[in-house]
Amino acid sequence: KTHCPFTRSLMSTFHVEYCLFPQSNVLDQEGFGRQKRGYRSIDEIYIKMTDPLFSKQWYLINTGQADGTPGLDLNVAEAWGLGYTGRGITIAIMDDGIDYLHPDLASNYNAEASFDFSSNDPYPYPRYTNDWFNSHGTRCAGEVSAAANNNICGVGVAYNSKVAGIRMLDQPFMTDIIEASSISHMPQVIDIYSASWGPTDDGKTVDGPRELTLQAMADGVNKGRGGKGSIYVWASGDGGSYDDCNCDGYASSMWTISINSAINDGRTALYDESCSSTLASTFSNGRKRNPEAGVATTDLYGNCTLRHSGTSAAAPEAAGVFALALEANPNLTWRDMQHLSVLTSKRNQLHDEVHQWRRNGVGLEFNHLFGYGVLDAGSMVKMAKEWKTVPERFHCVAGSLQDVHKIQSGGKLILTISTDSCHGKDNFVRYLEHVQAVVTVNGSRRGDLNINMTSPMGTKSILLSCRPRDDDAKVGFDKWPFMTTHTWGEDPRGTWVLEVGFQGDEPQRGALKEWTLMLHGTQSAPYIDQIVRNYQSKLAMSKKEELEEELDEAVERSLKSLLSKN
Ligand SMILES: *[C@@H]1O[C@H](CO)[C@@H](O)[C@H](O)[C@H]1NC(C)=O
Ligand SMILES: *[C@@H]1O[C@H](CO)[C@@H](O)[C@H](O)[C@H]1NC(C)=O
Ligand SMILES: *[C@@H]1O[C@H](CO)[C@@H](O)[C@H](O)[C@H]1NC(C)=O
Ligand SMILES: *[C@@H]1O[C@H](CO)[C@@H](O)[C@H](O)[C@H]1NC(C)=O
Ligand SMILES: [Ca+2]
Ligand SMILES: [Ca+2]
Ligand SMILES: [Ca+2]
Repeated sequence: KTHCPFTRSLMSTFHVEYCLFPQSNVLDQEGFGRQKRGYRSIDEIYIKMTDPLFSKQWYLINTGQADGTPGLDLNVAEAWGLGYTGRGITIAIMDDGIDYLHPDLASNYNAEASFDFSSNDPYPYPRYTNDWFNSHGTRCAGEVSAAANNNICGVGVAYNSKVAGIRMLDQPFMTDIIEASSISHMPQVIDIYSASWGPTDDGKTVDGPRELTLQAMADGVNKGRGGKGSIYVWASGDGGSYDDCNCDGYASSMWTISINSAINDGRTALYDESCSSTLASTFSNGRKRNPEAGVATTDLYGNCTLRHSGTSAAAPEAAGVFALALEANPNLTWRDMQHLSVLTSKRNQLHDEVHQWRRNGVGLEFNHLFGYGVLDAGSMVKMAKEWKTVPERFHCVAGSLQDVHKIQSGGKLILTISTDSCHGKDNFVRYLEHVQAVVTVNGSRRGDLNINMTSPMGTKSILLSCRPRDDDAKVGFDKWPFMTTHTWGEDPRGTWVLEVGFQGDEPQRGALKEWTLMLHGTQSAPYIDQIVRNYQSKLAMSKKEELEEELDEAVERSLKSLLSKN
């Protein structure tokens, strides 16, 4: 097994910002029916804060600051209005340290849950450098837990939550032990772990957690938080269109919630990577020159900044939203949090010029880059409050092809697995959560390989896109678990299709040696039944346009009526 050098890169290099096409054409392209949900008039928002940067935090309440799109935000105002501010919840920032003396962080700092694995002491204070290189963790911490109404900097998404610092990025090399120790630090005290780092985003690395870290993650979701499971939030990566986050084993893990970013007018950021394992999105900077289009938060040595950036800035926002949901319902398991993200994230006014928004077999709307859309704190806490823990999870190996199949240039290899999803056995999976395709494949140029998988209900997941910088001709993918969240809620029984091909006209050779299909999910999930029934009755109606417009509301209505019965 060959790996690139064991380094972890921060996901917030400050990217060159420029416009690919004229701004604010987003509104013209989206139907009004989709806008109204995200849109609130400024008069409706009665949140008063004394913090000087609060009005610059468009990701909290977007009134159109920095040429943004009003209503395109995390909808925290609604969650705060219902009384949820993260009280009693601890979020750990696994990063380069936290300036815990910062006046906007000190009162929310959880010293007991903090540790410094880079220098093995209890004080995760950032190491000084002239260029403030180690400001990353402090900036992430402020997004989650900066105090409110204290006249300092801005306000955290969960401004009454506690934040712990786990310093673990600031040593010459990463080790499996440091990662594993960080991820498993005080799992009964820390509720949510936020990670804004991963394998190098050079577009040619295929890497993921090693043995100890994998074990630590598995232990975390099984035993953390009294058995309800640690919540791991992961930045999906900053490799842009040259990289694919399914080649990053941290982001693509089933045990992490991987978060991408939208900019303040709903477009993708140029550093965004796309992949089928991303669950949802929050907000960050990009494309715009306006410095106020960045993420306002705390900075080193008591300072504030308007310029936090990258998917680094997106992951902590999600950690903050999850803290609000956990306060609303501390019983939520790590899987409940993923279900809630799938069900309440919104397309809002997100716009991806490359990949269409599509609906999966049970009518859930998703996008290859944004996942199920942008997190909506208001919807999430309301649903969390009434939520019943999802049924037990089962795992079914649907099939495994182990013969060598050649991949021809110009053509493509098409394989199928027909499955009853372990029907009749104890581990029958009827309602999907995650699906993994464990693939061993090589090629004369790994970066030109692309792989799609289509479910029996007709949902195509792009498991691997081309990576133009990846020249590997030896290693390929060795039992690599590509993951998709796009078939969430579907019935997996039937025929799955895998398509493998090479991009471009260059002559290529390659061989697929294994495809193992792993299904994960439940035997019963009442809310999915409800959605499907609604979807099918709507499908019966002849007018397709009408269907598209009403579908979102139908899903929401059926959820509401279901929840009110519980
Ligand atoms: C950071 O804060 C210190 C102390 O308030 C101040 O002297 C310094 O100018 C600030 N630095 C930046 C880059 O804003
Ligand atoms: C959490 O679970 C406990 C014990 O099952 C139950 O009494 C309580 O009502 C639950 N809380 C919420 C908010 O669902
Ligand atoms: C891929 O694997 C096959 C079967 O093991 C082998 O014959 C072939 O040489 C490999 N191709 C490349 C490009 O490494
Ligand atoms: C996979 O899907 C993408 C997007 O629809 C398409 O461009 C590509 O050609 C497909 N690749 C294969 C091997 O089917
Ligand atoms: Ca220290
Ligand atoms: Ca403040
Ligand atoms: Ca990456």
